[in-house]
Amino acid sequence: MKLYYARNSRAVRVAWLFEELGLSYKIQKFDLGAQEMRSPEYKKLHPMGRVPTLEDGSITIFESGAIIQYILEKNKNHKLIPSSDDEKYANYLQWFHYAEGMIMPPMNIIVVETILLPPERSNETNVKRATKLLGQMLSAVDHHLVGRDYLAGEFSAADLMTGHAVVMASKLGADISDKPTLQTYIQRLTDRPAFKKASNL
Ligand SMILES: N[C@@H](CCC(=O)N[C@@H](CS)C(=O)NCC(=O)O)C(=O)O
Repeated sequence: MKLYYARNSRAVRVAWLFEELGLSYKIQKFDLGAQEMRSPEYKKLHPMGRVPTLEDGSITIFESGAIIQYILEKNKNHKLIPSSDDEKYANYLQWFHYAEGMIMPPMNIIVVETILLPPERSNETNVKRATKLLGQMLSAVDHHLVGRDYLAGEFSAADLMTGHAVVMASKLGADISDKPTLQTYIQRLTDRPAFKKASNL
């Protein structure tokens, strides 16, 4: 399988999965936002020129969550999804989808308004609203983690998704000073050798 990857992007989630499972994979590395990502060849694989994209023989798939589900389905001998008759399964599903559903939307606004747009086009009201929302989204994760090491109890693919989103939020400067459980969780995730490897390809 070949992963189209950039550091500091959601492609790290997929590389992290490969590393956790000890699977071999090829990568094509981009610098995030580089012109190469907008090339006609790459846009045949990902119409918006984003990462991650995965190629598996004749199959091409984008969307980080879908890619992770795809790889897990193809490699069934793993412990990264609780069984559907385990009571942790519902929790697992919720936190797997929470990353793209709840954390990344306000983060996207903050990135666009504070990094991508020139200051004269940035809208302070949007930034304030998104920052407040992001704080609420992170508080829910913080509360859920009280008494748990990982989102579904044991380390699971939900941590690859929402855990990674939380790490990205803190790198972006989200204020987590009042969220000690979240701070410990971030440390626990970023200490994992597979995370370190996947972040620095
Ligand atoms: N929902 C998509 C989002 C993909 C996405 O927006 N990727 C960002 C990096 S995290 C990207 O490639 N941005 C580059 C650009 O927009 O030029 C996923 O989870 O795969």
